[in-house]
Order: sequence, then C-alpha cells, then structure tokens
Amino acid sequence: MENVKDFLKSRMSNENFVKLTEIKNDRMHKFVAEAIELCNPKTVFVCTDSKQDADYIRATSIKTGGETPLKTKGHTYHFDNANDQGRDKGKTKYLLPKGVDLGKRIASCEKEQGLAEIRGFFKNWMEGREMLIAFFCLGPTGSPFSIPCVQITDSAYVVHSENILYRSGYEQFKKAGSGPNDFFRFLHSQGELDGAVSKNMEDKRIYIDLFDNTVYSVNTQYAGNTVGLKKLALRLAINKADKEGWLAEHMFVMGVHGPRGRVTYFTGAFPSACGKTSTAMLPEQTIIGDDIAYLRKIDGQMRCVNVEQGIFGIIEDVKPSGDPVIYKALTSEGEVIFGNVLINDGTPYWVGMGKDTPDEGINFQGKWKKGMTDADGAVPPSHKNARYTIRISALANQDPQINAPEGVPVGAVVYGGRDSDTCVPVEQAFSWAEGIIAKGASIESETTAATIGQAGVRTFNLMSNMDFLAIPLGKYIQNNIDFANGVKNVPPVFSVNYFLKNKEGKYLNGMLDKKIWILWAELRANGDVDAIKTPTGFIPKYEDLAKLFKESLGKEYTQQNYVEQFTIRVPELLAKIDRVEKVYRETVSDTPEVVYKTFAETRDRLNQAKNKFGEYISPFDFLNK
Ligand code: OXD
Ligand code: MN
Repeated sequence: MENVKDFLKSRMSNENFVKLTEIKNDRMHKFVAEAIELCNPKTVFVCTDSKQDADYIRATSIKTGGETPLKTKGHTYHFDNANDQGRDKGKTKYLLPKGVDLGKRIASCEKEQGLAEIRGFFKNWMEGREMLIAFFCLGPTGSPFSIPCVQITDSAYVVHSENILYRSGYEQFKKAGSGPNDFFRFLHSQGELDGAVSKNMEDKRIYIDLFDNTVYSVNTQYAGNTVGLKKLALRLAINKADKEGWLAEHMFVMGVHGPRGRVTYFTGAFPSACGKTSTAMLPEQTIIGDDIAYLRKIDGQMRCVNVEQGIFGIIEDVKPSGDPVIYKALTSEGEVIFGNVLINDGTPYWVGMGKDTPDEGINFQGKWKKGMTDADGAVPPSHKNARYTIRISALANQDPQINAPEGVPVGAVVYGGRDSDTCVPVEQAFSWAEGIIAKGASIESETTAATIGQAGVRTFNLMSNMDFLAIPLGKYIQNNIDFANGVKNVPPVFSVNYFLKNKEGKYLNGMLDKKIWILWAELRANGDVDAIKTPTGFIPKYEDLAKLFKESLGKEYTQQNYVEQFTIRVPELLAKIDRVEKVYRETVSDTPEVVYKTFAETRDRLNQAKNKFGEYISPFDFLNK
C-alpha cells in the first residue's frame, strides 16, 4: 500500500473517513487500512462515542440477525453455534517468534506460520459485508490504568456487547493526538454464516500476537472468543503488566460494608462459574466489577479498577431469592442481551430462574421441546453457559467509586475455587507471599461449562488466571509476590470455598452463606476479630460467625455446623499439596524456590498437627491446645 490515507479514502465514505482521520494516529490508520485490504469489506463504519453511532450498531445487529428483540423494551437475544458455547481453549494460541517459549502449560504456535494461517481465514471474508471499527478504553478513561483499544469486526453483536461492557474510547484517542503507539488491536470475523450463526467450527481460531498487541479471532461468535476487550485483552494486559510492574487479574472488585459505615474494597479471583459474580453481587454490598481488575501501586498503596463497566454473566440459577439485584435488572426495561437462553413468545427463560420454563421454544440448537435428547443426553432449555450482558449502572448496587480514575484501595484479596472435599469455607493466609502461593497459586477447581470440555474435572488454575497467562508461570507468581514490595499496608489474603460437601456428598453451606465469609474477612482485615491458627492459616472463631449469621442472615449457626465446615481435613490437604507440587515440578520450569519451600512448610505443619490431633481436626482442638 503506497499511501495509507489515500487507500483509506478510496475504501470509505467521506463521513467515515473523516471520523477515522480525526484520530491523528498513524499506527491506527495503518491497522485499519491493512484490515480493509485483507478482509475486503463492502463498506466501513466508524463508531464514535455518540449515542447515534451506538444506536446504529444495535440496529445493525438486529437487522443482520445477530440479535432479535424481545418483548421487554431494550432486551434482545443472541444465539451462538451449538459448538461455540464457551471459550475454546483448544483453538486459542499465542503466536510466538522462533526462540520464545512460554513453558509447557501455555499453548502457542510459530508466529509466521500462525499469521499466514489466520490471514488465510480472513482473506476477503468481509466481501459484501460492513466492517465495523470501534474504539474503547480498558479501565476508566483518563486514568493511570487506561489502555486504549480498537476493535474491528464484521459482527454488530460484538460491538454492541462492547458498547455495554466497556467505556467508549473514541474521544480519548482523538485527544491523544498522534499517540499512543501500543494500543490493543482486535480483528474479528464471524466467517461463513448459517443464518446468522458462525458455521465453520473446525476453522475457528483465536491467535494472540503479544509482540504486536494484536488478537485475531475468526469463525466464532461466542463473546469469550470474540469480544476483544474481555479475555483476549486480559492476555495482552498480563504481558504489558509484566513489563511495567503492575498486575492484570481475573478478579472482581467490590465494596464490602463493615460496621459503622466502613467500606473495605476486596478483589477476588475465582475460576469461571465458581461464585465470582454472585460474591461481587452480595446483598447490601456494592459492586465495582465482576471479572477483570488491574492493580497498580500508587503512592505506596495497592489500588485497583474494574477494567469493564458491564457484566457478561452466567444466567443459570439467577433467581429472585439468590441474586435479587441481577434478577430485577434482567426483568426490567433497559439494554440487555440474552445469550443462548430459551425463547418462547418473545420472553427469555433459563434453567434455575425460580419459575417453570415452558415446554417448548427456540434455543441455541434450534427448535426445542421438553424431553428432547441428543448424543450427550437431554438437551437443556437454556445452555449451561447461557449469559446476559448488562451495564453495571443498570444495577441498584453499583459502587459510587466505579469510575474513579485512581481506582480504589485494595483492602483484601480473596481466592476462590470449586472444591468439594478439601479447603474450609474461609481462611486467612499467614502473609501476602504465603497467600499468593498457598491460596492463589494452588487453586484447583472442578471445571465448569464456561469452557468447552468435560465439566467437574479437578483442574489446576493458579490465581484463576491460568487460561489467560501470557508469561511463564513462575514469573507470574514472582510478580504477584513482589507486588507487595514498597506497599505501606499490605492487604490480607484469604481463600474461600463455597462448594465444600460432607462425606455423603451434601453441600455444607447455603447459597447466601458466602456473605458471612466475606463479612468475617472484612472484620479481620480491619483487626476487629481474633482468629484460630491452623496449619493452613487463620480461621474464624465460632462465636464471631454465630453473631454474623444471626445479625446478617437471621440464621442460627450451630457448633455442629461450624465443626463440620471448619474441620481441618489433613489427608485431603496433604494430597492437594502433592498434586499441585507435581504440576509445578513437572510442567513449570521457572517455579520460584519459595513456592516449594512454602509447600514443604505447610506439609510439616499438617503432619505435626496430625501427630498431635489425628487426621480430621476440629477447630476447637486448636483452641484448646
Ligand atoms: C467469563 C469467563 O466469561 O471467565 O468471565 O469465562
Ligand atoms: Mn471470567
């Protein structure tokens, strides 16, 4: 291409050319021009921050069948291919130049080969279609956390989702003049369509070029694979954060409301579908974000922001009794996209919504009838990973600091997982580093429907960020440990487990009990309660929990409940350390020595306790010792 501007002018309407070139960034013009040359669209639409452009995107998504309006004003639904219902880890790879290695656990392919392959999939794929170009900002705009981004796609559903989920960034780009050079770039095409749904699942590819801050995704529509700013940007951000000394985490951010009006901000990393959103949404607390946080040190304080402004949440089991705030927003007028739910008579239904679903309708695989089966057994009315997309501002519990440019102070960090037989419901780590290693870097979770593959398999998932890591694992752990250096008040680290069962396989906790663990952690973070020291950390005292259960849930909490839930299960805990250590020894060549040292120390403490008290130790034994 001889002259980028001339080329752009020849391929765009004057109105759109002017909109694009009001941004004076040559790198941006080149990215757009190359995408046009490769994909060969019929027309190009440049989306500014105006309401008019946002309305055009939503209307286009409806016109092209990417979304269909529902009865309630502002609501639409979208379907993905039956084989495109989750993040596709098998088709997601880093493009790495020869000689670069991210270790065994991170999927990659040779850059030139991968680029050639993916370019082949994009070649002329937008012929006859409109290319959409949209600008966003990760994190609040005009903040030390902001990362400007551009999304190019032929899917109005993708841009519409991003308009809900992210802060718009066109004006920010304009203001930045000729910079920045290192903004994130996302190129996506739905590929061939069957109706309005991506068809060629075999040719689905999600390739990430860390060295060019660019992600390519093709032949897919599921938002986790296509909405560039979500999990694709997280990968680029982890790489950028490593170079610049901050953290990009798979974490919620919430305001936990303690006594006398005190608010302590928590960040929490949980694997997908393990209670992360419902924790961030706990009654009487306030939400900043439910999925991705950036953490920076500012004036000796750890501070964080929500990268997003909306929620792409799992809808299964969202019902008035468990998630009243979301349920209300999902059943009120306002902009919501429902994904892969059951539709009957212009109304969305989902499994576990607290009322009966109709006997027929349409869902992600076409017409649906009660009793329908396929090769995998019963076809559910809504997919297990069916979703809703909504702005946090539509929720009654939005925290007032959500857009604060300097973010909020991190008052505590929580790591969660789906673990039926090992960890107690809540426990505080001995220190920041011990928490990073024994809580965050040791997360194992039973897999869920958020990714394609078998659910319920216990899987190693350090910091719940495993799927998105873009740097070697050992380096990532070390960065997390070092992040506390120079911080004046280092926040405490906790683990929580909402999924503990007894020997008979019965859950030991109710859905709302998570509120108690979080409120206890808030008291602990502020030095308001004592705790019991166990070999794996500090656990609550019975009387503090009983008081919280009574005051906050109006529930009687018996000593028997407490003992069942907080018994230290030595054989299971030792087995977990063995499993996790094996992962590090066999697959992570750069594991910091302190990780093994921490495992050895925990093992010793567990063995000593076993010699003294036996294999299953009541919390009262530690008190009476
Ligand atoms: C998500 C995920 O959608 O982690 O948040 O899959
Ligand atoms: Mn997530």
